[in-house]
Amino acid sequence: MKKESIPYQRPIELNDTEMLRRSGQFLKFMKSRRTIREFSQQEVPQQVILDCLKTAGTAPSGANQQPWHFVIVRDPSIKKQIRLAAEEEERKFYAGRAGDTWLDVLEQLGTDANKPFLEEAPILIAIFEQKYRIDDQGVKVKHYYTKESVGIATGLLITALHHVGLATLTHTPSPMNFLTKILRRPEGERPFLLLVVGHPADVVKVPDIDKKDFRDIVSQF
Ligand code: IYR
Repeated sequence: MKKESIPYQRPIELNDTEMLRRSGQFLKFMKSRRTIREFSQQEVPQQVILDCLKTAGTAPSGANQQPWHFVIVRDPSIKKQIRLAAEEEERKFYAGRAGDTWLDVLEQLGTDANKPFLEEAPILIAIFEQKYRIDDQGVKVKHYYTKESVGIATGLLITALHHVGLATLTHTPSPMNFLTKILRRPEGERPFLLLVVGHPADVVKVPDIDKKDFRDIVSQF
């Protein structure tokens, strides 16, 4: 049933000068985000992670169905299980399942089948996409635009974590069905991404890669 609409409260209103200052400042900050693969074992306060996940949960979604579920993993024995399962898949991936064209584009990143960060980082956040849910009456309810929705939520999560000075690695072992099993997620959910979260290690090296030329990512009429 449709509820009455409520007044929208404009959260912030800036003049053009102030907008320009803030857009530039935020751009500079976001440009400093890098995906890293070496994490410190330093602990991260639970409330920080919960706040960042609440931020992710503010994302827009198809029909407001919020088709996402986030599993915070801190338990070393679960992290170990995830690492072992991911490495098993990755060994097959790098040994040929990926195919030469895929392996060619990955070469610049220097990645391989070893995933020590899955145990070293204090937190893994397994993100699930809910293709459908089972309602209170046991009826299956289809969700719409699930990939788009969970993708947007994940973007907000990465941004929120960067905002508090934490580093992330968007890890996508393929296939990653093992996450459903290890984390006991219900039918209707598919693993979307495994986000590795923590403070960066003291010394971190990142690939020397560029972002595309701006003219290649934007056009205008
Ligand atoms: N899942 C593999 C391979 C991999 C794939 C992409 I696309 C990357 O951007 C990075 C790695 C792995 O995690 O090593």
